[in-house]
Amino acid sequence: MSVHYRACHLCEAICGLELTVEAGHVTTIKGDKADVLSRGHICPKGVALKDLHEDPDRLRTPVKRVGDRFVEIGWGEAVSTVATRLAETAKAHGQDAVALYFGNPNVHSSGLLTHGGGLGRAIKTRSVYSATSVDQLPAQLMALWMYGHQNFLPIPDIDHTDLFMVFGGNPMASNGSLMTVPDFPGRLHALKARGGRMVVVDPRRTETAKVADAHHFIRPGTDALVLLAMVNVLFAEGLAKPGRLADFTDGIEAVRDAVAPFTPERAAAQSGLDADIIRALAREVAQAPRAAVYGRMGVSTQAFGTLCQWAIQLLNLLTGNLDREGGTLLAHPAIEAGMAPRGAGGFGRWHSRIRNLPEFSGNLPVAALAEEILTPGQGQVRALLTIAGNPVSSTPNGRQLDAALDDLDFVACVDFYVNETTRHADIILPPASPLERGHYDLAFYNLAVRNVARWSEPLFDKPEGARHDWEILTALATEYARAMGNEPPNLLPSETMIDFGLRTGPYELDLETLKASPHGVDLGPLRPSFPERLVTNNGRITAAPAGCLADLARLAAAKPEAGLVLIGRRHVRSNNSWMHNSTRLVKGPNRQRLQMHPADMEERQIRDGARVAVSSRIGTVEIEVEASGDVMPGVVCLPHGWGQSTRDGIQMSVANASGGVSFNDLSDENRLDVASGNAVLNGVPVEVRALAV
Ligand SMILES: Nc1nc2c(c(=O)[nH]1)N[C@H]1C(S)=C(S)[C@@H](COP(=O)(O)OP(=O)(O)OC[C@H]3O[C@@H](n4cnc5c(=O)[nH]c(N)nc54)[C@H](O)[C@@H]3O)O[C@H]1N2
Ligand SMILES: Nc1nc2c(c(=O)[nH]1)N[C@H]1C(S)=C(S)[C@@H](COP(=O)(O)OP(=O)(O)OC[C@H]3O[C@@H](n4cnc5c(=O)[nH]c(N)nc54)[C@H](O)[C@@H]3O)O[C@H]1N2
Ligand code: SF4
Ligand SMILES: [Mo]
Repeated sequence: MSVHYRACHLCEAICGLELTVEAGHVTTIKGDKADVLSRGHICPKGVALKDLHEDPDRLRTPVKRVGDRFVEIGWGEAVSTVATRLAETAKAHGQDAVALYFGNPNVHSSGLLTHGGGLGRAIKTRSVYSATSVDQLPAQLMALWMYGHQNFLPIPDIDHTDLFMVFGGNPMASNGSLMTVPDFPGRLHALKARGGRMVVVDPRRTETAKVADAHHFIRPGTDALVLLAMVNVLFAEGLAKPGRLADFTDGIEAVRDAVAPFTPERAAAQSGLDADIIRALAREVAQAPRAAVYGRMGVSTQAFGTLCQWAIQLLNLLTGNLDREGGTLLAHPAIEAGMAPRGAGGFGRWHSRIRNLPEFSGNLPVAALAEEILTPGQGQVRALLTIAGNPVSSTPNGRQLDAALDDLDFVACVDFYVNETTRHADIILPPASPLERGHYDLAFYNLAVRNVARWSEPLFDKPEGARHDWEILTALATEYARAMGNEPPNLLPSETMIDFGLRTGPYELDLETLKASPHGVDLGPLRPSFPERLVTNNGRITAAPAGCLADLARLAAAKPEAGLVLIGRRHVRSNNSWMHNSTRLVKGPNRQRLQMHPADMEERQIRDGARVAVSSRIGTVEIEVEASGDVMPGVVCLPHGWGQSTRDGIQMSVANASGGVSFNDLSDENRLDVASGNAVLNGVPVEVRALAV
């Protein structure tokens, strides 16, 4: 028997795990009590890493489509076919005819992070899409606009704050996001034990709301009005006191003028929150000794996501909580790759062909992918390479994308499952198991509530012939460049790049040191770094970015949705659209149900447990309803990442049916946070009616 320590890569909490191996098999998985960041925390998904590794449905060999079957082929044929077909497309129709889609697990794999850029540089297309535009785009845009860098996301200092105020996040289920906070329950307990409070604003009484000191319902999509009204209150009541931040912040007067029309009374009318409560929330932030206002998916993937993220930054800034202990601060990771000035990012440097939507950091909004495939003309997308993603399931109007993929000349996917998207592939290139690779959390140390560094050794050797993600990307980049007659890129092994990053980083660490510290190296609590670290043009904070000011007219003119609106729901036993082959995760009561308030059900004569039809502009799905007083009246709630789309054909290797439906068969690709191009996945107008039995 041997004992191993490694970071779980399934969510942003990056828990340190202790795994025992006997005769080549994982026998136990527990939280590593000695881990410097997670201190023994684990959730059910961490244990399911064993299921992922052993899953017979996980592809281990490249496959190619023959009719409606996939047949195994060798790596040589697989890579050269993909490279040649993509290059043929680029030669015949132009470079932008080849599209790339990077899914969420890219940020959970150091090999994909070290090599994704190299692949992108080899393929040189502007048709790049990713999960960013169905997720955290507004938060990163605000980091770019206010602090000069897309990755300068101030992290709530939960271990030292007195007030943690959460808008549209559910860390008790998600284990935290844009905030790497393993053992959220333990840290919350400590916060309360030192007299601190957590306040949650959410249309559902979530798992997090249930352990909060206060929870307020809010009508989905109206947070920008509430948050800007809170900023308004700070000025109106003389509570705007940025302290030292004022010395290096521009535009505070402009903010005051801009928020003047957004009063608590105006916000109350649409949000369902009393004006007095809005005032009280603002005062609480201003008066707490130290406070951190935080907003996540719920206030990102909505019609005014950019304004929400702006107002959240302003609340922390204007109360002096930005860049101070117990407030919100930038992390100091050991590898600053993601924070180096050259990675600052950009916005609107080019636009999508059909809807003229802005690029962010080299990516176009994924809500535009289907139309870019379906609309003929110069620049039309003709081939697609996806890397660790499932856009049919995870992006708005998945049905349209599902159909559009059939229109392409060629589809290739780097993935180890046949899912709603990869089943369209001509070729699937599966990486080795995550337990067979080394790992360093290049992304999440940028977001962690404490500075740490940790290297995970592979638990197993990869089988003969298997390839890691970074090896697949290297081979594709090399062969594609050759096929185009270009110089192949010189890409070093992933581990070498990480070692180099550590050596040249601020702590001058190296891989060997980390290998000798399997529980991680502690690099201390979050600490202030402004103004030194600001990389805006003038080295000062931009409190009133032009893009935010310009979007206020849209907010002022917005008409509230009158009827039912649909929001999402994450569960601790599910992971976006995958991990559904793990019986230990999916077992238990059916969670694929539409939650609805009893008053809304009565009005429509719907019985608890009945089957209902849920309709939006995009389509209709049928699902069982569950009466719940946890959702506010006027709101219905459905998990995302489930359900096969309507198409027949190739059998998937991920059991996604389970009676569920796909949320994104309802979400609308035309509903965007126009300021950023981010998709609206929360607050989708729907109708619900009982189905005759
Ligand atoms: N309605 C609605 N839609 C949503 C959301 C929502 O809340 N509501 N959430 C959005 C969010 S936050 C996100 S991040 C996106 C996610 O959207 P996507 O990233 O498009 O989808 P995932 O479900 O994460 O798909 C991950 C795929 O990567 C594969 N994979 C896993 N690990 C690896 C690996 O190491 N290497 C490779 N090559 N492949 C791997 C899996 O097999 C799976 O097929 O969905 C978004 N869509
Ligand atoms: N178990 C599990 N963990 C996960 C994932 C998973 O699929 N499963 N996915 C991971 C990923 S990719 C991400 S990005 C993170 C997301 O992490 P979180 O953002 O913490 O997770 P969500 O559950 O999407 O939380 C969004 C919350 O916003 C609320 N909400 C919806 N609409 C509105 C609104 O208009 N206003 C307000 N104020 N609230 C609203 C919802 O009710 C929900 O409680 O989770 C990560 N962790
Ligand atoms: S919370 Fe669960 S899924 Fe997330 S890193 Fe920890 S063990 Fe893994
Ligand atoms: Mo996400």
